[in-house]
Amino acid sequence: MSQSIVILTGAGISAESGLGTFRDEDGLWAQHRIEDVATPEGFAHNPKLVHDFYNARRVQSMEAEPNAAHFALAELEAKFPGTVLIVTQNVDGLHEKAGSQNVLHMHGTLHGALCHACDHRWPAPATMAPHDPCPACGTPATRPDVVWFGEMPYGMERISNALAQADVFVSIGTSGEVYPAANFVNEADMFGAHTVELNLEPSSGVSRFAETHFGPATQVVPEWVAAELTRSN
Ligand code: BJW
Repeated sequence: MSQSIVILTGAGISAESGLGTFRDEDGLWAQHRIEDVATPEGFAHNPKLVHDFYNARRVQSMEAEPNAAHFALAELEAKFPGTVLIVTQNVDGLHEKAGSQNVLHMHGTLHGALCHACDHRWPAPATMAPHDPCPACGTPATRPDVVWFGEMPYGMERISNALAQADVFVSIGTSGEVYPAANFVNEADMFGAHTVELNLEPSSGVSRFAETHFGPATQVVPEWVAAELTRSN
């Protein structure tokens, strides 16, 4: 019986809630240059463009509702006799909206603001602008509290410890193109976890998973959760 499950989620789990993925044909990176909107250099060059990009996504995510896959993971956390940790690359907040509690936002959150002068964090207003002053130090240096390319993702020590303890590692709706998340399957495997991929299509790391199920998240995630809860009880 498994005691500890670590679940990595990516944009694919929120696709059926109406939120765009990044690298699919009609994804966000087909409409915006990564260098312009998801790097510290892009933000320094044109903060208004970057704020506009995240303001639009913040509104979309506030309007979005969790889908059957988010709810299935919340049910797993509530009913599984061991621990369930969701490590999400998503910034949309839909896991919490579905009722999950043990969620680590390794790429930050659309619902947070960060002062890059003093590192103060506070809840983001619906719309942010380049000259908004930080409520703590007053500097007009506020940015979305998300992790861009070249920045260190959040919670890496906690994630490494969880992967080392995991009996099962599940990757859901992520392309496996972005590190360090793309390497979690190797870390978990090295420490002896059973590794599972649930995705619409095989990710670039598919050969590293012991078990795979392909289909829309709203189908394959509830099926896998039901099977896992049957196994554990
Ligand atoms: C469905 C579905 C449905 C669709 N149902 N599934 C060279 C080699 C290796 C690494 C590097 C390198 N050069 C640079 C790097 C490092 C760099 C990196 O990885 N670059 C790569 C591009 C090569 N990484 C970084 O810079 C990271 N930091 C870092 O490495 O720090 C140093 C460090 C050192 C040592 C240890 C630890 C760290 C930071 C990365 C930050 C990424 N930020 C973004 C933006 C966040 C804010 C925002 O949301 O705007 O994060 S980029 C974007 O990609 C976002 C996502 O979280 C991330 C991953 O995307 P995801 O979720 O996988 O989405 P997609 O679109 O790629 O895939 C969707 C999937 O869903 C697909 O598989 C579909 O099939 C599936 N799907 N519909 C189920 N209905």
